[in-house]
Amino acid sequence: MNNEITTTPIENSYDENSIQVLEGLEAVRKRPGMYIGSTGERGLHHLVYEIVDNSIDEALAGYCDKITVDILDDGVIKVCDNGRGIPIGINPQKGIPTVTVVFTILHAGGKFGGSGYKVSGGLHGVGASVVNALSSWLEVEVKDGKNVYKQRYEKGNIVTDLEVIGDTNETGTTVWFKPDPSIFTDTTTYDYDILLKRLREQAFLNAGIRIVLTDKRSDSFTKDRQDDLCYEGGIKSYVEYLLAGIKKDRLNNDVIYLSGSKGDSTAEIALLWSTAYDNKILSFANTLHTIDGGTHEQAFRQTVTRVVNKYAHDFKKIKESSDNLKGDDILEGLVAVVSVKLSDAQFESQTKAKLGNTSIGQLVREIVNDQLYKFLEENPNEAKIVIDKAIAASNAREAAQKARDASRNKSGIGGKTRMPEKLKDCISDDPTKTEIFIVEGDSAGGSAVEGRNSTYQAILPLWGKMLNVEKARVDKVYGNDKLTPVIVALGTGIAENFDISKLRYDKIVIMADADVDGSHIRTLLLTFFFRYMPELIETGHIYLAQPPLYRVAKGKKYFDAFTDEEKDRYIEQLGGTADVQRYKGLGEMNPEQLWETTLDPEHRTMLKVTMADAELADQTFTMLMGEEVEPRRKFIEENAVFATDLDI
Ligand code: 1YM
Repeated sequence: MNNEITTTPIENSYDENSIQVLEGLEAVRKRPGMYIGSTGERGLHHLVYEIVDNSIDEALAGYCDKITVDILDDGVIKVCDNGRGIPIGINPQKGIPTVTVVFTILHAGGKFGGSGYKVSGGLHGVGASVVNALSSWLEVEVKDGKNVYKQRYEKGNIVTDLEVIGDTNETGTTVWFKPDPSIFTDTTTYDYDILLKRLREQAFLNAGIRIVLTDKRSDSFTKDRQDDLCYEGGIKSYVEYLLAGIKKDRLNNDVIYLSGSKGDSTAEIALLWSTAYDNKILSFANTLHTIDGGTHEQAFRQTVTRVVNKYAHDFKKIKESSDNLKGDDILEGLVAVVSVKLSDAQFESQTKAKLGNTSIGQLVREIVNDQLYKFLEENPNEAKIVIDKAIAASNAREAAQKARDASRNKSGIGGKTRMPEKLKDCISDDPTKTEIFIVEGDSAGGSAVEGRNSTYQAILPLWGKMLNVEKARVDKVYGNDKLTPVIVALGTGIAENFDISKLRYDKIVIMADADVDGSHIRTLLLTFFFRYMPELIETGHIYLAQPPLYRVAKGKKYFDAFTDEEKDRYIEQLGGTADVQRYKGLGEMNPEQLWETTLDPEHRTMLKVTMADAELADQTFTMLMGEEVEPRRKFIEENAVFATDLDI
C-alpha cells in the first residue's frame, strides 16, 4: 500500500466512494446505540477507547511505545501515538487513501492492515469510522517519517482531502475529535477519572505500554491533572495495585504469575492471597473487563479450588477423611487478574460483560492445574499459609451457618421456634410482661429455675468458666457458644438483622456474682449488647440483677443489705446486735432465698443498664482483650479485689 501521495482525490472513484461512505456512516448516526452501546456518558467515553485501541494495537504489534490522551477545551479529545502512522497510500479496492478508508467506511478496523486479528477491545470492533460519524468534526494527522498528512471530516463526511502539511522525520498518528452534541444529548463533558480507570486498565494489561492522560481544559475541576501510566510488571503490578486499594496485608511474599498459550489464544494470570474476607478477581478478554466473568473466570475459580484441595490432600495438609475445602473458603482473600486474548472472542451479552468461548476455559484450566500446583509444591511455606487461611475461612463459615440456622429456627417462620436446650422458658408468651434471667453458672441456674415464677420468668444459664479466648471472640458472635443461645432466646436477631418487634421478653436481666467470673460474664454480655443490639439498651430492656451481699437477721426479722453501709444500718435498726450472714454467691442461695432477694419484683433491686454503662464495658472489654499488656496489668492491679484469678 505504499505510497502514492495524493493531495487531491482521485477523480471518478471519489464520488462513488463518497456516496458509499455517506451511506455507511449515516446508519451509525441514525442508530448510534447499536454501535457504541449508548449515547450517554458511557458512549461518550467509548469514543476515546475506540481511538486509543488502534494505538494499543500498534503498540502490541511492536511499533509504538507511547500514547498520549489529552482532554482539550470545547469537548475535544486528542489521541497521539508514535507508531508507524495509519497508511496513507491508495487503497486498491476503494481507490482512496487507506487512512480515509479507516475513518469513513464502516467496519474498517484492523482488517485492512492485514496484520492479523485485532486483539484490543474496541467495544463493538467498529473503530475509527464510528467515532468519526458521531463527531461534529474529526481531524487525523499521520507522520510517515517524511511528510505530515492531514485530513478533516465533519459528521463523518470528508471536508478536506488528505493533504501534506509539512515534513518530518517522525512517525505516528494523531486524532482530534469533538463528539457531536446532537448525538450525545446527555453530556459531552469528559470525566477524567472514568478515562483514567480504563486507560490504567489498558496500561496494566499491556505491560510496558506507556499511556499519558492529561487534562488540558481551562475550566476543569481536574485541570492540569496528569497520569503517566506504564507498568513493566503488567498484571502482576495490577494485583499489587488492587491489594493496595483494599488496604489488606498480603499472605504471599510475591504475586504468583501463571501464563500459557495455545494456537493464537493466550492466558495470563496473576494472583496473591491477602488477609481480606472476600476475594477480588478481575477478568479480561482482549483487554475488555468482563464484569460478569465467563468461561475464563469460571475456569480460574474452579481450578484454583481444585488445585489447592488436591495439594492439601496429596501433602496431607488436611485429614484424609475430611471433605474438600469449599471454593469460597479457598478463594477468600484472593486478589487476582485473569487476562485472556483470543481471536474469536464470543460475548454472551451486548456489553461484552461475559465471555462465552469454551476453549479458553480449557487453556486457563491447564495453566492453573500445572503451574499453580507446581508453585505450591515448590513453596511449602506459602502453601501452608494458603491452606491455613482456607481452613480458618471454612471454620468461620460453618459457625456462621450454625448461628444462622439457629436464628432461622427461632424466627417462627413455618412453625415453632427451636429454643436453646438450656433455656427454661416461661409459660406466658406476652412479651410485654415476661422476663429472662441470664444466669452465670449451673448451680445458680438450678436455684433460679426452682425459685422463679415460671409464669413469666425464664432462666437461661450460661455455664462453664469464661476463658480469655472465648471472650475475645465476641467479635465472632456467630459460633460463640455462650452468645448463640442468648441470641436465639431473645428472638431479635443481631446487627443489621436486628428487629426489636421480635423481642420475646420485656426485661433481660444479667444475673452474675460480684466476683471476677461474674464480672467477666457481665463485661462480655454488655459488650455484646452494646455492639450488636444497642437498641435493647437504648430502649431500656437490659438490667443487672443485684443480689444482696448480706442478710441481717434477728429472730424472724431480717433485711438484705447490698452494701456494707446498708448492713451496718440494719444492725443498728435491729438494736445493735444481729445475725449477719454473708451471701457467698448466687450459687449458694437456695431457691427461696434467690426468689426473695433477687427474683421477686416486690423485693428485688435491679439496675437498668444505660448506654454509658455498656460503652464502659465495651472499653474495658477492648482493653482486657487488647494486645497491650500494660493497661491490662494496671486495670488488674486497680481492681485487685475482684481480679484474684483473672485469666490473662
Ligand atoms: C491515534 C490513533 O490509529 N494508530 C495506528 C493505526 C494503524 C496503524 C498504526 C497501522 C496498522 C497497520 C499498518 C496494520 C491502523 N492501520 C489501519 C489500516 N492511532 C492510530 N497506527 N500500518 C499502520 O495493521 O498492518 C487501521 S488502524 F487498516 F489502515 F492498516
